[in-house]
Amino acid sequence: MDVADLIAKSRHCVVFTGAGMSAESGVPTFRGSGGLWERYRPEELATPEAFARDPVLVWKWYKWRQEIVYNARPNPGHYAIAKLEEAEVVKAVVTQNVDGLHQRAGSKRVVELHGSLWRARCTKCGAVYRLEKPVEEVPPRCPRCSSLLRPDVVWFGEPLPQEAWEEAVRLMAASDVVIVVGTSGVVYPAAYLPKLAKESGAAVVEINVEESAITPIADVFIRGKAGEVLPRLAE
Ligand code: BV8
Ligand code: ZN
Repeated sequence: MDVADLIAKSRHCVVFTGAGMSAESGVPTFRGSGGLWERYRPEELATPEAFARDPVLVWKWYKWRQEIVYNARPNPGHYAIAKLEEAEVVKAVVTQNVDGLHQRAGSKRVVELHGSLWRARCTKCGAVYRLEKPVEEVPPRCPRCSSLLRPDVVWFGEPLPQEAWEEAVRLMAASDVVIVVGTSGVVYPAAYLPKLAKESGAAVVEINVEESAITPIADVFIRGKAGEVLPRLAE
């Protein structure tokens, strides 16, 4: 049975995405060439310690990423996933990405495992603010208590949001097909989710331009770009 059939005939199809999903939107990935981390090591920036040590440097990096995403647009891969959700084939997208491009492409049920570039949280009073565009001042301060705001993303060493994690686990355990797109599969516990789906009997379809740590458990590996392969599967 070809993959498009497998997806069309699925009872509960879930899509799991990583930074490669947004590569064709011009958003650099983490570990690929020109990756976000190339200039910096993850330990330097995406950690609570880095933020405590140098909140301005960390916010400059996030502001730079917000500007890239603000000027980027969802690619045909994002739209294909939204179309499959519209057709009630895809039930939800579980994403490691913080760029919000799935939502901008029209996806309704998006589980953000690692938070969002478009929210900031007060380090003192916990207030969460929606950001419509890149932050102006760096570091931004809380309008309520004027303490330091932080990006509302999950840094290394921090736990994932409980609610998002539990919903992701439920979705994976209930799935009969999981489409894994654009992830190197090295960041845990997110990378565990395709394995959980597999153990629950799901067929794992992986779309990536190169093999990843998920490939060994993939039932089908489609070598290609998200923006080119997904639209074909959504026809
Ligand atoms: C936690 C938000 C504990 C911030 C991110 C040693 C071994 C195992 C684990 C660990 C370890 N040491 C530490 C850990 C735990 C650590 C971890 O997994 N580290 C890894 C690096 C080894 N995990 C954590 O710290 C997590 N928290 O464990 O907490 C705990 C528990 C309870 C109580 C207290 C503490 C938190 C992890 C979350 C970190 N935050 N992002 C931000 O974005 O700034 S992770 C970051 O990496 C992004 O979210 C990104 O999405 C994610 C994963 O990367 P990918 O999405 O896979 O992207 P990548 O660049 O790697 O790959 C891109 C892929 O796309 C490639 O395969 C490429 O081939 C492909 N591609 C490229 N172009 C295309 C394409 N595919 C298709 N089409 C294309 N066009
Ligand atoms: Zn505050």
